[in-house]
Amino acid sequence: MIHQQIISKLKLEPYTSPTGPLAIHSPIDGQEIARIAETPLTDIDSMIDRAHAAFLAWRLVPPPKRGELVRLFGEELRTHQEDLAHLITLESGKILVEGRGEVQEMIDMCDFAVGLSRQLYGLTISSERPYHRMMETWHPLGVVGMITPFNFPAAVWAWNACLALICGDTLIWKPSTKTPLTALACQNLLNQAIARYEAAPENLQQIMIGGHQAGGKLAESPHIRLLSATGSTAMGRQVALKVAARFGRSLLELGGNNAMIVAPTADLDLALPAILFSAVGTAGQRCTTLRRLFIHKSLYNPLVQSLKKRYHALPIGNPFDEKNRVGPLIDETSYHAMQNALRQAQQEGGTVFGGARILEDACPNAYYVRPAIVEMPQQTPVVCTETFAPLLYVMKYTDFTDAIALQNDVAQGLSSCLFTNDIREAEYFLGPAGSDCGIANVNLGPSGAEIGGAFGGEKETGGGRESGCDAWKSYMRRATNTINYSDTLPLAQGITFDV
Ligand code: UN1
Repeated sequence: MIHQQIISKLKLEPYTSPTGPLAIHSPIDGQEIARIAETPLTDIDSMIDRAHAAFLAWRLVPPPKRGELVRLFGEELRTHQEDLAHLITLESGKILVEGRGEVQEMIDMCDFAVGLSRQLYGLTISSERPYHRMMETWHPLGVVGMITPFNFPAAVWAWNACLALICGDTLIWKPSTKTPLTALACQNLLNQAIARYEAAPENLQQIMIGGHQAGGKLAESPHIRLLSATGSTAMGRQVALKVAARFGRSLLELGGNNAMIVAPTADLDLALPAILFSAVGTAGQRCTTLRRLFIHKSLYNPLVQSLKKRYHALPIGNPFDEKNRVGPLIDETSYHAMQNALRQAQQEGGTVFGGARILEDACPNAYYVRPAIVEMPQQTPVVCTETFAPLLYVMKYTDFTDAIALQNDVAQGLSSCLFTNDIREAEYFLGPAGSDCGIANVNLGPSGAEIGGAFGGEKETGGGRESGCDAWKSYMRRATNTINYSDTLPLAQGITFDV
């Protein structure tokens, strides 16, 4: 049994019990792979207290030394890349090359954070007063809570955790209840790094297994100085309101409704594979998945025909089988959401190609679908809604600026891209009147970002930025310091105050 081997290689047995209340099913065949315990809600306050106590010690460890722990963790990931990738595939259903890619993203994040641990730079600022010096210093923030989604069950955590750890924070991680084993495996690997490291306090990171009530506890606790939440806009809204009510900090990376514009000069040899990877990769379950395709009328018919041909031939099935490119949807709810969206799209004038459930006889408890292309006469309400499934809405455009306006005319603002060889169009798209998204690409798709760039988006995507070169600032607090080394006390703004 492949799942038993993976569970034992990653030392997950101690977390599992045949009577555990939370059953974990693999989306590959719907089989139960383990049962685990949930964190009692009554334990959460003491968990937060322990994290805070750990913070009081960890904040005093010099940042490059904290970086050493992340370096050791990166070594563990390198050693266990294949096992962890298998677990990610087993639990999330993404194809194995993508599981490996996800672990690679974590390794990249470790390397990046280790370098940053020597670069937590503050400014020196000119003072208007003689013999004064001003500067900024960055200090560890406190306990960071992380709520992460099923679709990137490990990498999203690594974006946050690697930075938070070098910044001197301690962590409480609430993974998706659909993929907690991956989180527990990451915790084991982190523990192995901690065992080889001399300066870590206990409880540097704790895992909390639970649903929205557990997440609510993190949102309400004043000790959680930053709550980083990645997932749906609905979840983010609940979390953000609670955190804002106590003037806490949240870092939100929420829904996307990502678009591609294919302009008349586009190189279709690039556009076609980019559409395929970004629309059907991860079975359409990335926050960066391509969901809206605007094609110039001069290319519309040939491009849609080629796409349909490719969609028809897509190898779909068990994600461990390396010939497949599309695995299952995460669960039945997700399947119904896709079917509902397809029905709504038809009611709104769309023509559907694909979208049906397949492999039902072989896998009655798993939800494999043929990715769908839906030709829409215009951008109707269903097109403006994110459905987390391989469902691509295709629309025709005539005028370039109209296409940009349509692209921007949705509530979400995560990722976007343009295929063109016209430099004016490319620059316009990247300029202030162009894409309003956090990610805007030219001649590549909207998904598959590198960790070096800030990742996140505007509007209902939540405004947060994870990974990227200055994201570390979200995990620290900033102090402005003014030092007077004169023998007088001049006041700023030229004020005299003689008493
Ligand atoms: C997500 O889907 O939540 O840019 C993250 C990408 C990946 C991360 C996706 N590097 O598609």
